[in-house]
Amino acid sequence: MLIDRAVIEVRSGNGGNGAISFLREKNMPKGGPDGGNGGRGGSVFLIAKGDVNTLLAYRHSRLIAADDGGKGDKKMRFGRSAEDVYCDVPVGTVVYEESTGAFLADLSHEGDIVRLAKGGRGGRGNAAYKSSRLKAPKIAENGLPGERKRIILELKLLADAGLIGFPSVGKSTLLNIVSKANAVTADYPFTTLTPNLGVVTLKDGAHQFVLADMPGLIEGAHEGKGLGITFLRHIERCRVLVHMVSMDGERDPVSDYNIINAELRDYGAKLELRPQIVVATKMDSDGAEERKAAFDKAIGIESIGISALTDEGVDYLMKKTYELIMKTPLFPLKGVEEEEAIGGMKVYDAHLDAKEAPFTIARPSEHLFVITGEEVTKKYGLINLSTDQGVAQLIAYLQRLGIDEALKDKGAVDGDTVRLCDFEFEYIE
Ligand SMILES: Nc1nc2c(ncn2[C@@H]2O[C@H](COP(=O)(O)OP(=O)(O)OP(=O)(O)O)[C@@H](O)[C@H]2O)c(=O)[nH]1
Ligand SMILES: [Mg+2]
Repeated sequence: MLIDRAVIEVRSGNGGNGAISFLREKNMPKGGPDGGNGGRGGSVFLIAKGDVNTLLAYRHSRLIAADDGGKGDKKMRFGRSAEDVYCDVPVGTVVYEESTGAFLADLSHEGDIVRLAKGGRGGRGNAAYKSSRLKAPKIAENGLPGERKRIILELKLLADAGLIGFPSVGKSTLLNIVSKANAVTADYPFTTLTPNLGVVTLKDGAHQFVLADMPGLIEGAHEGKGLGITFLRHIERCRVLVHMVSMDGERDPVSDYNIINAELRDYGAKLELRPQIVVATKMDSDGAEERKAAFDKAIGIESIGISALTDEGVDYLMKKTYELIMKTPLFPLKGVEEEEAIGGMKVYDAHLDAKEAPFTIARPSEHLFVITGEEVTKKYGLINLSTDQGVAQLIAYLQRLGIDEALKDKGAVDGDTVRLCDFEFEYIE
């Protein structure tokens, strides 16, 4: 079975803490600060690889973690930086963050990379704080924490053309005769549960394209009927749709044709605008010619008649499909404008978009103010509060941010409690 979706948890490493230490040697009883910096935590990346075909590897290894950076030490010893972790995924993997559903990356070319979780920076040791003003700094930074996220990986097949239609119209049978695919075919509906891919080589031997058969669609598919929409997202990847309608007389071709088009429209990714080739299948059946004539007239399009039994029309259909692919541009994914790839490789950074205000203030009760915000909590994590200098450093930072003003605007009065993470202080006007 083709695994096409996986949820993983990624964790980048914490940065190592910086050290507070002073050189103490016999001949130098008052040596300077010599606490080294902490090392960087490892980051977690995904990279698209052409020789990986499924997301199977992620089905069971749900947690991907990079190591923490080492702690700084005395005598200026820096902590070791942890190695980054690179995970191989198939080309065509689309990456989302689970909690927000935010799109992170579309790894559609070999070598495309996305950083999912950034390793924490190592904290500075006290040696790094030495200055002419501060000869014996007793401050060091803690390393920044790593990140933890749950990530959805979805593999969208990359096909140039997709065969769509009601169950049993002959989609898989066609794929098998035009390519080396070995798709299962049978005379019952929903034989195909996940798409199959085949490479079609035209009769001239020089031109090729990738063709996918899709599971059968029925009325209400976009609401989950039949096999539902799980595979409609594969159709999003097809530049051209080959819409197959059976002329064997078991069902009404016109109504089937309209139902499928309505499903494409209701899916909401503008699939109805995708160029279509309409194909009348099973032309070897009794009465197929007459049905095709009536069908073409009703829909106002001349369909291409084929038979998998006699091979009628098959080469011609493949040629027409190829021609249409050649003049059709790639489509962006649902809700996502695909950026132009530069030099064939895209590098995403899940962090660049997250620019928000450094802090916000909530007032859960009359005399309590709570400060939150990614930037301010990050900075808080960096400061080593076990020393007075650390506390002074934090207060100076909050003042620089304008928290005093903001508290005043919110109506804080003398003696109110202000909380930031696990640190509380009194508001003084
Ligand atoms: N007479 C005739 N039968 C065909 C033709 N093409 C396919 N069939 C038969 O139709 C049945 C369904 O074919 P499939 O290729 O499995 O159909 P499908 O569209 O892939 O069906 P699902 O996977 O269920 O959506 C099989 O029994 C095929 O042998 C054809 O051109 N002529
Ligand atoms: Mg099939």
